[in-house]
Amino acid sequence: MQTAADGVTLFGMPRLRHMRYALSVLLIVLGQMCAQNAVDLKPSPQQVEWQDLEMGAIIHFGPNTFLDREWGDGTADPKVFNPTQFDPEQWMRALQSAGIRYVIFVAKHHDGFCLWPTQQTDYSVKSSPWEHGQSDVVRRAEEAARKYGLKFGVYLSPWDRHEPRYNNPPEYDQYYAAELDELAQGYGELEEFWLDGAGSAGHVYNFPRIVEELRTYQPNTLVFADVALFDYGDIRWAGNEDGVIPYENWNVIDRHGFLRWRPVEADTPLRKNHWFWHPNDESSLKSVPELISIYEQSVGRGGQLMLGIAPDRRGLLPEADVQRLREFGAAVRQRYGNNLAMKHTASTPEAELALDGNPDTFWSAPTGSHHAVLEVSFDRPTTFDHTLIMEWLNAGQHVQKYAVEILQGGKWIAVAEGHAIGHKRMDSFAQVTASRVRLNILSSSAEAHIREFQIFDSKAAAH
Ligand code: FUL
Repeated sequence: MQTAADGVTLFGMPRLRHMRYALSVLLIVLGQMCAQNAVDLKPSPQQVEWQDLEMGAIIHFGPNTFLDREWGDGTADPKVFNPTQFDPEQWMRALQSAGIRYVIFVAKHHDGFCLWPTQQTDYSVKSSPWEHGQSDVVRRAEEAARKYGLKFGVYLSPWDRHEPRYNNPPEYDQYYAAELDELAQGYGELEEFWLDGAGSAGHVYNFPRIVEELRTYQPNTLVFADVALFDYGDIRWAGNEDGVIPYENWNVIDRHGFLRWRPVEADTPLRKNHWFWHPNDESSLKSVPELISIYEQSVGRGGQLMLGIAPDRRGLLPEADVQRLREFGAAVRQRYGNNLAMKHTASTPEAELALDGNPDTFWSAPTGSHHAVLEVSFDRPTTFDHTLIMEWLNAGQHVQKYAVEILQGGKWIAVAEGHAIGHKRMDSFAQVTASRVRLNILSSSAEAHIREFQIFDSKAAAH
């Protein structure tokens, strides 16, 4: 119905309706101009750098360690926290031996106990007998990590079962932001900030404000977020605590119609089901074959693996865990240490860039191409059973279908096939012998960029 306000008509439409029509056309045009397309999105420089780290560790240590608990209820007496041989350098050496490159230290778990002497509560190491309440676990862990060349980050549990202000969301937000401020300003550059929402169900937090607070002091920190807090995340959770990333793994993920580069991190404890240390639990240590399988299903699927480690009541990583980490690192180096592609006969200078064992150089398919081939020739038949491919992602994740093929009886035969490559792709297959092998990029959204195409033989490596 036309009203008085609609006034004069234009093209037969009342003026107000005309204006509404113009507005909606404008919105559609703007929408199309801003329309996002998964294949056009690129990572931030911080994400590129982080994806290269590949393996991290999350460290759980606190009153739970002394009380044989996984989830403290916030009533533990701070006096229970009293490690007798505290030595975070021992933890970091063990992590380094496994090839781990960054650590997330749990500065506060759900029990609310702060592992640094915060100004915001007395429920912290300040009230513990450890070093007469004068020391700081977060600081000591941070210094030890940096000494061994590991990047450092923290987990500050939003869920807090001790703090009375938790029941008053605005007051608790203030408290949480103040704790975060201390961590963001006092412990050097934070590589990653863990934002896990476990136990918080139904609680409302002002996360936009909290993340802004973090960004003010740590512009380069990447925020990890699980499904519930996904909107704030630069890094996404794999959706399980098994250390397994489902294949295919694409870096660009949609959330509420908003596409973003969100690389994935898969967390899993070194001891099955336990993030904190528990007595008589050595038998739950994951075996080397289990760890290798996890590694190949996380790093080998283009994501990050984050192993949970837990110091014991002495403040040391148990010897069995130290040894398992060392064995795991050795097994990875054995399985991926002898790259047969390095023994190829001369190829083109461009192809060399993917066959040189150096992930800082990369081969580019011809500009504008949507398929291409990267060939490796050996001067004698070569036996192998797994390959490793790395895509250069700075310009986006382009490869959408590929095959690893060998030349047999004049025909190219696929030994492995897939869609996503991403940061790293590991493929295993029955042992084959060939003099010519190729990475066949069957389809890519733009020209493919390959940092490495590596070839291995597990049987030879085992001898
Ligand atoms: C979970 C927590 O509830 C566990 O206790 C542990 O901290 C794990 C890494 O994240 O969500």
